[in-house]
Amino acid sequence: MTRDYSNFLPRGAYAAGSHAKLDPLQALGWHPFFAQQISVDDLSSTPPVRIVEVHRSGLHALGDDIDTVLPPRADVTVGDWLMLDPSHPRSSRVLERTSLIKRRAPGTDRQEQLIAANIDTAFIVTSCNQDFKVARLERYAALAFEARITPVIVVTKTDLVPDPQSYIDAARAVSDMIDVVALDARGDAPRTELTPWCKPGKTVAFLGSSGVGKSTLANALLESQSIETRTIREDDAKGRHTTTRRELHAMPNGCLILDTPGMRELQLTDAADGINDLFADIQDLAARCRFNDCQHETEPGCAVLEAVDEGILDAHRLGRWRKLMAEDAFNSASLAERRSRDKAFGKMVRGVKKIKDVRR
Ligand SMILES: Nc1nc2c(ncn2[C@@H]2O[C@H](COP(=O)(O)OP(=O)(O)OP(=O)(O)O)[C@@H](O)[C@H]2O)c(=O)[nH]1
Ligand SMILES: [Mg+2]
Ligand SMILES: [Zn+2]
Repeated sequence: MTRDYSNFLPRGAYAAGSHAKLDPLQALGWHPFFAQQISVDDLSSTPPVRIVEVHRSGLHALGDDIDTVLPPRADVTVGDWLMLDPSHPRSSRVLERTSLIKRRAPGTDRQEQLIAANIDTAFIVTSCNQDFKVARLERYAALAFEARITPVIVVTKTDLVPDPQSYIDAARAVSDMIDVVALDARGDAPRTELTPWCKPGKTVAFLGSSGVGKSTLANALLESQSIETRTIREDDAKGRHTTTRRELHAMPNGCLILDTPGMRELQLTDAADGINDLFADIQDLAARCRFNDCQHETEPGCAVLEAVDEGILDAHRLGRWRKLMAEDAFNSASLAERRSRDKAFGKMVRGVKKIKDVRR
């Protein structure tokens, strides 16, 4: 399961050339934000490691001359920095993150699932085919805004349609704060078009459905074909879930790339700020409604409904905003309920243990 350290960090990450030399930690994305959280003593007794891969059976961690697998933990995800405690690896301290992407885990138990930490740019990938859905792009964009990550929409497979412009226009309409890049992921285009975000020491992530070309883009940036890719189904353009784990890869210039498995479902949770940022235009209108608690449904003096009537605001966009807000409120509430239930249960267990200890 362990991997050769030298393979992860390509020769380019050390070689003198067009870019500065990176030491082994910098080549893993270490920077002052993390260094500030630790003392010199910490550094020698508990060396920093970054989680570069999440398996079902463990967390693959790399550091300066360290290559190890830690037991899985729900509170740690790919991209995290840990201070590796050699005597108690399971309780290694997790450093504060610059960013965290999470969602409501699929299935019926409403747990949250950590997707990735310490990401600088999220490439939200979709294709010029049936995968393209504005509502889905908005979901990912809200997720990125919530996590304070720069989102960039990447529209792939422009070579497969006679006129990709309609897709590009629809992607641009998602938000004027988000750059849109449209390309054929298989050639040199990703290397030229995505480089502004792929700087040494930065970590970028590819997110999106299965089959949209996330691994193809990652291979293009890595200048290799090391990540497996597979053709999509012809009838409905759906991918075959080729990538099965979240894994960081190092670009020759020292930028780190996170390839992720296609997500079947992306349910937002605790993302109200991200949704509000994405739909800032609706927030601005809502501030002008006559009633403070206006629900923008039938109320008189509703600036949101007026904007729809006047053709300034798209009614579908308003509908999607409502849906995301409702979903987020529901998931966040059930998560809060779960957290307090877990807390109460923990308290009860500790109480019982205390009674037992006293009796002993
Ligand atoms: N024509 C064309 N094919 C592309 C493009 N991007 C990706 N493909 C093809 O689409 C298929 C799926 O690409 P992948 O890179 O495996 O997709 P993925 O997003 O990593 O999919 P999962 O790992 O399943 O999540 C492969 O056959 C790619 O060669 C593109 O821009 N143009
Ligand atoms: Mg893939
Ligand atoms: Zn209103």
